Amino acid sequence: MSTDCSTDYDVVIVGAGFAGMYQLHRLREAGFRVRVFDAATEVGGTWYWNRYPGARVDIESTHYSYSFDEELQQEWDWSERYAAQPEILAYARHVADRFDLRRDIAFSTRVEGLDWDETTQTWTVRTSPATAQGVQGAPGAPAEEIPHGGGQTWTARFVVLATGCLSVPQRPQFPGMEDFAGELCYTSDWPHDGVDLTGRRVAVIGTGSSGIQTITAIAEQTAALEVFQRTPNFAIPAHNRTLTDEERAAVKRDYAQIRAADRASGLGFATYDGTTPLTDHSAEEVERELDARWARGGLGYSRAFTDVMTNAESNEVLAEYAREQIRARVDDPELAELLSPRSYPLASKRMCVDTGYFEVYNLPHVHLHDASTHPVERFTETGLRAGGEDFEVDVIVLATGFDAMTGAITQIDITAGGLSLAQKWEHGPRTYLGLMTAGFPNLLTVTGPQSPSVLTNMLVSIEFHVDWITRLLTTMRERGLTRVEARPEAEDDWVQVNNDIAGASLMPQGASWYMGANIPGKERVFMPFAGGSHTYIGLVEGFTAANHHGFRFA
Ligand code: N01
Repeated sequence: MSTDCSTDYDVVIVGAGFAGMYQLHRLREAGFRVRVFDAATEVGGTWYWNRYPGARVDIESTHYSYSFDEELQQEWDWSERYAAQPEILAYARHVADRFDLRRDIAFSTRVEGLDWDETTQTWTVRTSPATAQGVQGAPGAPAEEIPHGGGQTWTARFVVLATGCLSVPQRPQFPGMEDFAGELCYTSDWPHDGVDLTGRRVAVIGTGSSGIQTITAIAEQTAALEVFQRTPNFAIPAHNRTLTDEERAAVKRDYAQIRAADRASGLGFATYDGTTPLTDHSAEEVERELDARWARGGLGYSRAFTDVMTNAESNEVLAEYAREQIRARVDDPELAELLSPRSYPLASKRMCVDTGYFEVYNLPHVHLHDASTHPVERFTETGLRAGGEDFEVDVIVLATGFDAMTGAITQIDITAGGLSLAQKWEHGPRTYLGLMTAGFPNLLTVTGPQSPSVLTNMLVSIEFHVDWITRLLTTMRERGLTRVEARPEAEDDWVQVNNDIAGASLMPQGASWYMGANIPGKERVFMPFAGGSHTYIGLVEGFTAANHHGFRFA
């Protein structure tokens, strides 16, 4: 049952990815009038856009999936340990069908602005029609074929930003880009019809997770592959494989325990965290532990000991072990050295999970170029120039990352009481619990900055925030409250807590997108809460039980 007919909607949700979909389901179930806007033509968020060859999740799919509905988790079968993008998008579509979500989602609609009206205590939501082509530059279904809610304004009591952490691509501008006569593709909005790279000469700029997966997937089919690497990355093997019926049945039987363990863990998925510092162990014990973790594969590698992210020498032991694996996999020792990260602590930049990445450089037609010493200078009509050398290629792939964590929020023109959110966050995000920002009442963020978000299994963080927001709005309705705001002093403390926790670790030492270091001019602030998912959940539940400490209601 709805509470308020003076607005178009009780709640507007921005984004129809995994966060927005679940938020819609929960709020609708609780009787709120809800509308979701998304610029894409379909649900799925990041898994809608990132269709590049080899795109695949880096957290096991039996963990990277919704836990909120027992029937859903029992009926869905993951084919592989780490599902590929088409399967994850199919899962998102299945969820949308199963819970009849699409009827409350306006696709092809971009939220341009949000303005808070203190008199009416409502948000005005400004939207515009978004052709898929015009949103992120990706081709897709033409806008006129799709019902949308663009070019209009709407009012809502609450707005939930479910805009994702890695959804605004960073597009470096190289001189001469317009001169390039070949095909230019971004991994972040890969053409929906695919790109045939068979027998073509391809350049890839960027060697983060997207670049590494793309390079591995396309190497064999290209005639020549020129990779421009500015910073090498640590990559842990995925050991991806098809799941057997027995494995799937065992997971389904144990889902309750698996989900509980995920929620009780630091990363939001079971990583079998070590309980002692590396310094307590002999070299043989350390090697045995790292061998076992390497054989298991995945991001749990860095959780072997408790001091990996606080003690530079312990971190270096894990880093050197990972470099040794590169040397074992790459035939040319000089290439192996160029592929070996040395300029930042392991895991202070997001580690990658790979399937045969380093071996690609043993192929004679794959060439690695050091873009730190020989940067890409310009594009030309026939390719690009780097370090004074011209490279002729048919296709250039940009795998150059995202304006992470804040980009998708600050690109919306959000104002309240004469204050703009983008201005407020000019020197870094300021939030209370990553859920609200002072001065912007009734505006909630799912996996916002200063919450664990990207340092965790996103599905666990999403479900926690969505459930918390649903509880908050339901409680407010029961108590006849219509306005909630973060207290400025609570926000100041939370920002300090975040800085203190990150500062006590090695995390800020990497020039990472966690720090905003990949975006020219962006303030360098460590943006996610680095104290672990379980700690964060405990803190939020504690403040909530303490009469919603840090929030002000009216
Ligand atoms: O982006 P990135 P991504 N000239 O920022 C380089 C998630 N994800 O899309 O490191 C030359 O990591 C840049 O160099 P540097 C995951 O959380 C997950 O790959 O800044 N190079 C870097 O090498 C991941 O961490 C999955 O020196 C330039 C690359 O481009 C996050 O998304 C898959 C440049 C960007 O790497 C982002 O990953 C994909 C320039 N001007 C993504 N500008 C999985 O689940 C940038 N670079 C597996």
